[in-house]
Amino acid sequence: MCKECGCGEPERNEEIIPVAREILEENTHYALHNKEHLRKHGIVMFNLVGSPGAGKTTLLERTIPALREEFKIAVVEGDLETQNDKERIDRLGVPCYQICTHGACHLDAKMVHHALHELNLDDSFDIVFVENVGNLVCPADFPLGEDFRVVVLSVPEGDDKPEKYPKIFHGSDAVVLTKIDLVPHLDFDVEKCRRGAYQVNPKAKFFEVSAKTGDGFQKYLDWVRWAAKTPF
Ligand SMILES: Nc1nc2c(ncn2[C@@H]2O[C@H](COP(=O)(O)OP(=O)(O)OP(=O)(O)O)[C@@H](O)[C@H]2O)c(=O)[nH]1
Ligand SMILES: [Mg+2]
Repeated sequence: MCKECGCGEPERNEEIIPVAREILEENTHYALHNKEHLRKHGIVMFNLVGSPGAGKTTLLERTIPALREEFKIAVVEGDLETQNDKERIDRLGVPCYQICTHGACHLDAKMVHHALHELNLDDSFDIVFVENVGNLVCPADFPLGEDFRVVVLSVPEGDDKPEKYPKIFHGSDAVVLTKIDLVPHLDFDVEKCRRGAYQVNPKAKFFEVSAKTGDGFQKYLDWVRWAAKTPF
């Protein structure tokens, strides 16, 4: 019972926090299991996080054709509903499993565990790209067992996002600023955004790309190549 106003709601410490802790502990258990599973098969997993429409699938549509000769790639797509993103990835001819969360605002490690089994890792993949549900908040609390977390941020979202949503940037390995072709049309200060990202997380790489013009992709692809070959 809430002591502040006696409204009958449970106090945070009474019920809500233990339930949340249980959920996070279960996630940690599956994330570690996923990591072990991936290690055993020599696979590197990337978790792409970012707001709805930031350009995550478009980034994959650029990345996969550029790397498919060098690496055997599979994709896990996460959305609340629809197979739309899976259909886009299917057109590239790489295996893809779509998770529909039916309302949940993030993927969790158990969902990804199931997806990895559906993809059949014995098929000797080198890279699994996971596209998380579009959300700049909740995926930060649910590691999936990935080796690298990539925040995909787009110019129309505004240059202050690293400062306003630090948690997701804090645990990331790279920030990919997409839609830089739109900079001339919007009040977006690339340097301010880069500084904000650096202040939150000095270790994260910062890339600027445009899927429309292809600008900046080479540097990002070189980083993905490097990351995929990192020995663990
Ligand atoms: N101008 C411009 N548009 C882009 C760029 N990248 C993506 N888009 C457009 O942005 C829209 C959203 O792109 P998606 O790749 O579907 O975004 P997403 O992050 O996968 O979206 P959800 O999966 O729904 O969260 C599409 O209309 C893309 O064509 C870019 O670099 N420049
Ligand atoms: Mg998408």
